[in-house]
Amino acid sequence: MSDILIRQGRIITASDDYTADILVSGGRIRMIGEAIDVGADTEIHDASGLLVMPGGIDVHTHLEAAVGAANTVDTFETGSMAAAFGGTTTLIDYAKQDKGASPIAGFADWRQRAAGAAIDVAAHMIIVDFNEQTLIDMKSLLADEGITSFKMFMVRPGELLIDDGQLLKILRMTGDNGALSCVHAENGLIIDTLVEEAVAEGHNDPIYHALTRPSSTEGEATHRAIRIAELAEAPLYIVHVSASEALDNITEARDRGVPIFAETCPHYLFLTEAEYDKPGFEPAKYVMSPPLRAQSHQDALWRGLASDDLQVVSTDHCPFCFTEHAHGLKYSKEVGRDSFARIPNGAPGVETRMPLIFSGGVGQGRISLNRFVQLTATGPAKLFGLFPKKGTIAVGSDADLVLFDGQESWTIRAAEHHSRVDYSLFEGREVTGRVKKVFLRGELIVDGQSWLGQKGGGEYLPRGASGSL
Ligand code: DUC
Ligand code: ZN
Ligand code: ZN
Repeated sequence: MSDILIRQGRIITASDDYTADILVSGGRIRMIGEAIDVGADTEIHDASGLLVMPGGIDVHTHLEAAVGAANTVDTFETGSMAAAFGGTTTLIDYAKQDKGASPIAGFADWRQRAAGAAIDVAAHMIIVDFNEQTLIDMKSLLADEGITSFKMFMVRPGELLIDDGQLLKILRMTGDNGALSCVHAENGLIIDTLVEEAVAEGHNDPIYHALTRPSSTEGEATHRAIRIAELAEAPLYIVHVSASEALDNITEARDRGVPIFAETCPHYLFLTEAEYDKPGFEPAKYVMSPPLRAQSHQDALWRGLASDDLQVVSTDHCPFCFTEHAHGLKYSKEVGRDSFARIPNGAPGVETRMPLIFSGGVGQGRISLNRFVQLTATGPAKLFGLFPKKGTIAVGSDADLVLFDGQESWTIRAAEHHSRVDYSLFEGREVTGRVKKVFLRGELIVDGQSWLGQKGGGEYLPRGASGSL
């Protein structure tokens, strides 16, 4: 691999903003300087007029994953390629324990599938079956595989739910061992009761997915999870926050100095529950958990990003096609055509996170350029044990770099995406800010609309301690 010089880009990190040259050698950043002299064998990329930012880190994806009766449609190859075109060079994807099985087996299975990734990948482990052996196996994953974060669901009793007592024990273990517990915080027992009632009353339409998951159920579960984490004296990370009641609880705890961290996702920042009023089965595209909320929640989330009550923007990329024609029934929302209760929960987004947040965040004056980098790369890297290898532009860090045109306007179209999914939540939306080139450890993998990366070109990332910023 020849050395690379990225010349005269405007370098943006979570704290800096200056114009300089970056010399890359052996996949890492070797030197940053005003005007670096190089030999004729160095490959030069002119970045004048462009922003140079650390490759994005998306800490919430579900690739090649079984979710209930359906499977997500992106493989590690296609999902990681889509991520790269969106300026993301690292994914932390969800591996999952199966009922009655060890999480160690779940990781082995994930690792095989993840071998196809074209960008770097790490894993969180979803725990769904808890006993004393589970805790021992989690410690093995921590020590042997560098899995330093675990996700627990407070929903879907009998299938996914970890009860409050189990959550307490897991939090104690993660807190004592430099790991971070992540929770899906909604009250599953209340939601299941509301779903049962709606089904009994003959309601089938997708809008009932949202009507049976009111924001108060997210607020309540978030409050409970925070109190359990306080009891365990452990840091806690709340995934996919959508509701202002949840954010209020996070803010209140953080103001008291409790180490609570949280993410939100682009769909909660740009879309509202109005999408569920669309005709026919169309609203199924927006069936994800938690569901889209009213405008007031969206406003609160933007405030939370600016005030650091939310520290990460991830995508929860959990893609199912809208129609079964694209890749088959098993990969589509059509599984739930007859009842909202069976529509696979999840939506795509891995390819549009960076341009959307740049456009709606920096472009609309809601967050600064530095905050953009903090939310999409540096914060995720620090919280999840990847910093400073990932998440910044510094001497010694991996040369995961995005050359980004902050002025170019373009329109989001699913037909132009690289994901296998057949729709975008943001179809037809004009955004300003476009990825021009992406380097993964010094390799040019995206050049305009050209794909230069390769299946299996990503590396598995064992992680260090998680749970502090
Ligand atoms: N939670 C997720 O984080 N992703 C998809 C579905 C869900 O319930
Ligand atoms: Zn979840
Ligand atoms: Zn998810």
